[in-house]
Parts: sequence; structure tokens; C-alpha cells
Amino acid sequence: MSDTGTRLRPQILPKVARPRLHKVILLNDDFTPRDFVVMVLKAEFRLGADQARRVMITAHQKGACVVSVYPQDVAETKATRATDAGRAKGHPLTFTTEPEE
Ligand code: NFA
Repeated sequence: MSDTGTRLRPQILPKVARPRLHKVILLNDDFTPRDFVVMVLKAEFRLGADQARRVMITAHQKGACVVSVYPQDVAETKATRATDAGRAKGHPLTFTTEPEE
């Protein structure tokens, strides 16, 4: 059988760019109850109780805190769902996304 030349040669494997991840960022506000923020972080981002409280407190003290990183579509969907969960209860709770450096 002839050599088809399809054997992968490690020296010339093309480098494939990994899609950039996007950060989901929790923004502080003066109104949303702390326990509600923690509840949303646990439900939507699957954070444990301790990590959810740390993220909430960091946003409360510094104005914002990175929650987690995901592919762009996942980050945007989670940020929208989490923001909508606050709106549904009349809270101004807001999550944004931005590309990782
Ligand atoms: N700052 C809010 C309060 O004191 C709590 C909060 C934390 C809201 C993080 C939004 C984000 N009730």
C-alpha cells in the first residue's frame, strides 16, 4: 500500500487557537440583600457556600468581583440568567461579562 502522506508529524501540526474565555463579573449595588446574592451565586454558578459568600463580600467591599470564567456563550447566558433572577425579585443585582486578557 502506498504512503498517503496523512500521518501526523508532530513538527508540523498546526497550532489551533483556543477560544478566549470570558469573565463573569458581579457588580455591587446598595440594595440587593447579601443572602440573595449568595443564593444566586450558588444556584447559577454552582459556587459552594463559602466561596459564594467570599465573592459577594469582595464585590460589596471593592465594587466588583470576578465570579468565574467560561466560553463566551456560556458566560453571557449565565450573566443574563443571574441578572434576571434579581430583576424577577425587584433587585438591581447585575452581572456583566468581559473577555479574559
Ligand atoms: N451591597 C449589598 C448590601 O449591602 C450586597 C451586595 C453585594 C449586592 C454584592 C450586590 C453585590 N445589601
